[in-house]
Amino acid sequence: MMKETRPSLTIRKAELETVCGVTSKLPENSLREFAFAGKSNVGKSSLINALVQRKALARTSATPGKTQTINFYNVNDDFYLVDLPGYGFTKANESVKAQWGRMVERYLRSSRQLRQVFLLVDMRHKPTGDDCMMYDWILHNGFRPVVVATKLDKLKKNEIPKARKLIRETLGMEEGDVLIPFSAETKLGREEIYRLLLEPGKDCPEASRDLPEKKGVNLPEKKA
Ligand SMILES: Nc1nc2c(ncn2[C@@H]2O[C@H](COP(=O)(O)OP(=O)(O)O)[C@@H](O)[C@H]2O)c(=O)[nH]1
Ligand SMILES: [Mg+2]
Repeated sequence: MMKETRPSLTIRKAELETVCGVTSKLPENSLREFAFAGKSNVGKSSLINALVQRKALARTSATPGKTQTINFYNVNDDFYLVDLPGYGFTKANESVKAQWGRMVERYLRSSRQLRQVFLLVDMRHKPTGDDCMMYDWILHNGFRPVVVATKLDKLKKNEIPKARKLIRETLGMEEGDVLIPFSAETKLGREEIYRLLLEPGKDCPEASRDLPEKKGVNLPEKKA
């Protein structure tokens, strides 16, 4: 196993600042926001913990969570990591799906500070239909998703190129789109994510966003 490298970002502060439920008003933050999307259990909380260098700031669990909230983690009073509610609705009923859709939709459309959306997919498997839907949905909202392939440590070295290719092809990623293999165990991939969080271009509002193109958005429950 690869050795953990010393992180280049010093965390002076990492706090869960805002938790938004379905009916909550979204915060009008002045700091930049980076959102993380993915199906339940893909490793979203583990990734956020790795980024803030805490064991359990974001709660991790072996069973997919039922609470649908958007959580804003303030990091160094410099930016927010935004934990979007997980999807993967094999057991969820239609009203839960619809509620999830409205909530995520509202956030993606209305946040003025959102700079980048990271989509997490499990590196061991072909992206699911829900993953593809989420990828397209992020695109429709004017962002180019950065894909983080989680649980890298579970793959053998020789399986990695094939897994990368399968993810890129299944999601329909383009040449210049970024795919970052990541492991919460070894922290491999973390530095590459830090670089994106600290990119100079990400300081300027709307920099990464293609806002004029407000086309109709397909809610996931309609698309499936
Ligand atoms: N081996 C390994 N396990 C992981 C990794 N990331 C998450 N997990 C495990 O996958 C499960 C779900 O992780 P969690 O972060 O709670 O997923 P979330 O539902 O997307 O927030 C937990 O048991 C984690 O320990 C990883 O990179 N490697
Ligand atoms: Mg979680």
